[in-house]
Amino acid sequence: MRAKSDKSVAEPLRIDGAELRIVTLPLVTPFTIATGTMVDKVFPLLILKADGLEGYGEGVMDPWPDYLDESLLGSMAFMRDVLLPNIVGAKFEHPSALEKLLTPWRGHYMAKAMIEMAFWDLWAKSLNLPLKTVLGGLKSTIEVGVSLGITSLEETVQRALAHDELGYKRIKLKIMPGHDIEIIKAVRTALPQAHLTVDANTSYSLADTPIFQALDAFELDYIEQPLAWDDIHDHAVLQSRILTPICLDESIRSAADARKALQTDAARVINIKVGRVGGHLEAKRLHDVCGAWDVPVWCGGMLEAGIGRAHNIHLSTLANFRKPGDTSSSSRYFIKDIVNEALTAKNGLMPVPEGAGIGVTLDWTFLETVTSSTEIFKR
Ligand code: OSB
Ligand code: MG
Repeated sequence: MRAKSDKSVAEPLRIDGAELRIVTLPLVTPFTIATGTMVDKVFPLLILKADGLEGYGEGVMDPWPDYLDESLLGSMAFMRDVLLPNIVGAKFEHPSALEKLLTPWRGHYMAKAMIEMAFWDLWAKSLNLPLKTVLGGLKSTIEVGVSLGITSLEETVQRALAHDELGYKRIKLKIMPGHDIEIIKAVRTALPQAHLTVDANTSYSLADTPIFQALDAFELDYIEQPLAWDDIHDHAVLQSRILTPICLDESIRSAADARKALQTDAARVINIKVGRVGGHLEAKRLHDVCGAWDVPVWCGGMLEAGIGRAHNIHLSTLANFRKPGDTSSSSRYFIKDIVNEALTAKNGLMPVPEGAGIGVTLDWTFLETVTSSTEIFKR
């Protein structure tokens, strides 16, 4: 990377080119949640180029729209035909200038986020500052927990114990109908003091209220996204019937959604994922709205590889990220990651990568072997 130039602060960045790849990494173990099982992590990687610098963004859309209503297929077309042709060749003063170009389009949060994240990285590098600094974060390590996929009761207990032993600050268990109370009871018995949470990934309805009332006995920190992905109202009804705080993930797509959820007491904790809300700027607004209500947030994950993971870590340095996030060690998911730097948590603390921008670099040789397509944009 070049040294800080005196013109970088004064002149807007012109995007000279972009590279859009599709990357596939095998997972160390299959990851099962209420909506299905993931064996490989397939994701788009975006490289934006300006002034001899490169900015990196990683998309979190799954091949099929099973987490939210966005898929890899649909977003690739939207990025290739609509977003990138308007961005490559254009100049942007600040990430908010880029955002102006993205907001007119409905939806496509993950596609917008990937581009916006790559620009933040590029822009921070042009100022020779870490991403956390331009976002306004101060921490040099962040607290992290783990998210444990659905397996047998015995294996879940054993994995929960092993991660508690490693010092992770919170254990999150994935649940779904038929795989809930018994598992939670077993893990709570094995770990009476641990911070435990559950994530239902939208798999229940209000008819299941008695199950959630029964969960009040296990002193969970919160119950993540029990009801429908596009619902806020029913979560308010459920929250009025139980003591354990509800945490929303899927149903919060913006700071405005968060305000509605907080005003109606539909959530008492919020999970922020940059991809789900369309970028770092909206993630910051959401973070601030929750802060104003004295409601803690934490940074969720989507089994990201190193680029997405680094973005999550920098974002998590903001002050109201007051609960452990999901950005655990990369080696839990991948034998080999696409970045050169190891992103490893020790005693539940993940260090923030140092250096300009996101602070991690691509292992180009390895990346080449796991890339299935590359599209080049120039102007
Ligand atoms: O709901 O938080 C979720 C993974 C894929 C899709 C949805 C979710 C998750 C996780 C994994 O919980 C978190 C991680 O990246 O470790
Ligand atoms: Mg979740």
